[in-house]
Amino acid sequence: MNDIKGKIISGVGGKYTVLSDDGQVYKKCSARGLFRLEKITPLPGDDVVLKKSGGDYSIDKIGERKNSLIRPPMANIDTLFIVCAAASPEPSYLFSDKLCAICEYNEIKPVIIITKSELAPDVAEDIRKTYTSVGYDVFVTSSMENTGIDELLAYCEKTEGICVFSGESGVGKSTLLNKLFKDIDCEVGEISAKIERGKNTTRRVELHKVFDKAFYADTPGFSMLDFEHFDFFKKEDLPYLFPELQDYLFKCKYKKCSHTGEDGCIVSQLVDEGKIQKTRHESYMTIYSALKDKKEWE
Ligand SMILES: Nc1nc2c(ncn2[C@@H]2O[C@H](COP(=O)(O)OP(=O)(O)OP(=O)(O)O)[C@@H](O)[C@H]2O)c(=O)[nH]1
Ligand SMILES: [Mg+2]
Ligand SMILES: [Zn+2]
Repeated sequence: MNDIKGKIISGVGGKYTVLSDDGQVYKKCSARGLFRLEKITPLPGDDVVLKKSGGDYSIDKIGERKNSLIRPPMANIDTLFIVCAAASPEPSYLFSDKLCAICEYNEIKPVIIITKSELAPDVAEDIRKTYTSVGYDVFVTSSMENTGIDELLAYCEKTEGICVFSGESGVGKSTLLNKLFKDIDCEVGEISAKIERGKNTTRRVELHKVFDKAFYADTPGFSMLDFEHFDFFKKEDLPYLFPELQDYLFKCKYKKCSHTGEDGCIVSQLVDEGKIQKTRHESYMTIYSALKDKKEWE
C-alpha cells in the first residue's frame, strides 16, 4: 500500500482530518507516538504522509514547516487576515498590532479586514487610514449590509496558499467566510449583550479548499489575555517588525535608541508631526515594555 500525501485540515483531541493530494478526506487519523516523544504536535496546515496501520490511518511524517503560530494554532501560513470589528466588540489597536508584529516576525503577509463597519463608519475609517498608512492592504466590510464583500472576494481569488482568518471572538470571522465562499458552512455565534464580547463559537481550526489553489481557515477567536503567556520575539527584534519605522531606525540621536521616548528620537518626532500613527507607536511602546519585563526563564 502506497503512502498517502496530504494536508491536515483540522484536528481535535489528538485526532486529525487530512485532505489527501488526490482529494480524499481521511478522518480521525492519529499521530505516530514518536511525535509525542519529540514534542511535536501536528497542526492544521501541516503537510503530512499517512500510513495505514490496522484499519486506520496514522500520520507518519510531518513536512518541514515554514512557520507555525500558537494563536491561531496553525502551520505554514501564507496570509493572515487580521479581522477586527468597527464595534461590538470594541476594536483594539494593540491586539491587531500584536498580530501584525507576529506576522512580520514569521514572514506571513498581514491583511486587515474591518467588519461591522455599518455600526461605526467613522471608527472603520480611522482603522482603515491607520493600516493603509503602514502599507498594509485593508478591507472595510459589513456582512450585514453586504458592503466591501465583492472587493474582498476579488482579492481572495488572487491570493494563493494558506489564508487564515484570525481575530477576537465575535468580530464576525465565520460570518464573513460564509459570505465569501458559498460552499463552506462555518458555525456562527452571537455577541454576549452584557459584555459585548463573542462567545467563542468556533472551537477549532478548519481549513477549506477554495478555488482549487488556496485554503481558507476559520479559527477560534481569542483575546488579549491569551497573548500574555507566550513569548514571540525579543525586544531587540521589535523595531524591525513595524514597517513604517524602517527608514528611520538609525537616525535618532542615540545609536541604541529604543524609540520609546528617548531624547532626540526621530520616531517620537514623526509621531508628533503625524507622519507615524500615534496608535501604532503606543502599541509599539506597550509591547516593548512587556518584552523588556520578561525574565529569561519565563
Ligand atoms: N451588525 C453586524 N453584526 C455582524 C456582522 N457580521 C457578523 N455579525 C454578527 O456578529 C456575531 C458573531 O459572529 P461570528 O461570525 O460568529 O464571529 P466570530 O468572529 O466567528 O466569533 P468566534 O467564532 O467566537 O471567534 C453574530 O451575531 C453575527 O451575526 C456585521 O457585518 N454587522
Ligand atoms: Mg467563528
Ligand atoms: Zn528613536
